Amino acid sequence: MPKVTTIYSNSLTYSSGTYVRPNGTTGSSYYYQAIQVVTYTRGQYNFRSNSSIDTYGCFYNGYFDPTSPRINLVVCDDDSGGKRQFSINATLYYNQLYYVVVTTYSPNTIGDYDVLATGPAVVYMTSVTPSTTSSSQIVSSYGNVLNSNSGTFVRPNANRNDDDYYYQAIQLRISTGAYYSFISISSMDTYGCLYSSSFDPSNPRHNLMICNDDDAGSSQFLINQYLNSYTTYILVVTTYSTRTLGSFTVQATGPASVGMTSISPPRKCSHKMSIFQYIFF
Ligand SMILES: [Ca+2]
Ligand SMILES: [Ca+2]
Repeated sequence: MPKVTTIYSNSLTYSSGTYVRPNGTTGSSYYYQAIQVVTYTRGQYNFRSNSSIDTYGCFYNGYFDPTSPRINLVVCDDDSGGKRQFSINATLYYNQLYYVVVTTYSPNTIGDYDVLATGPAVVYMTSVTPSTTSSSQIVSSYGNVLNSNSGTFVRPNANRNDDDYYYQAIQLRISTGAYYSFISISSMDTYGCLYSSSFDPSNPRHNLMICNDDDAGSSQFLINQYLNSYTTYILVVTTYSTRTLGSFTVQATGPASVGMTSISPPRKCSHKMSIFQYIFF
């Protein structure tokens, strides 16, 4: 298939937005531009910069928030394109929203740049002010606790073969196929794993899609994933260390609300009782 290259040109100036880029120096200020990316042909695309300045690029699924630049982040790159230019490969889906954020390796740097998008079709690129990018995002919250009645298992990537990790398995209801991000909020050092179809605590590698430990900061997990409406997904909330008890909240962010229901541990008796009550009272 012939490759199509779309070129987007702009400049980082003293009036561009600033933020602390991922892997940047805390307290420093980096100019950036957030470029909204849409294509109508699914496939593998490459985004690389062409500039006299040392660029730094980051790619996002869904919205980009400069005050939380780790949310929805897929990957950043500094110099893979040669000559201090970033080069990022990404799979784009039909009519989904992505962002390429152009910033610089060093703080307080301005200059002209091009972004070259190469893939099976034209890529539509538009510079946006980030305050408008999060307005259509919906945050769904779910709270629960890990207590001594919670199920235990050997979590994926456990340091030891120890089945003393408490967990809650949460079934997700997705009405709109899109990228969603899931973060935990807890005083515990949480650990999150996402499964498709089903979750079996005695076989925790089966149907496993992805796990994350700390990417949301403060020892909280962050999972960004494309989810469709016809697959059953289960988010398992557990902890980095064994025998850890406490409360947690899961926040799901995406273009539609996410239904979250605990499915663990299965308590068939109480479930039957609730059906009984529903019918007869
Ligand atoms: Ca660079
Ligand atoms: Ca963690």
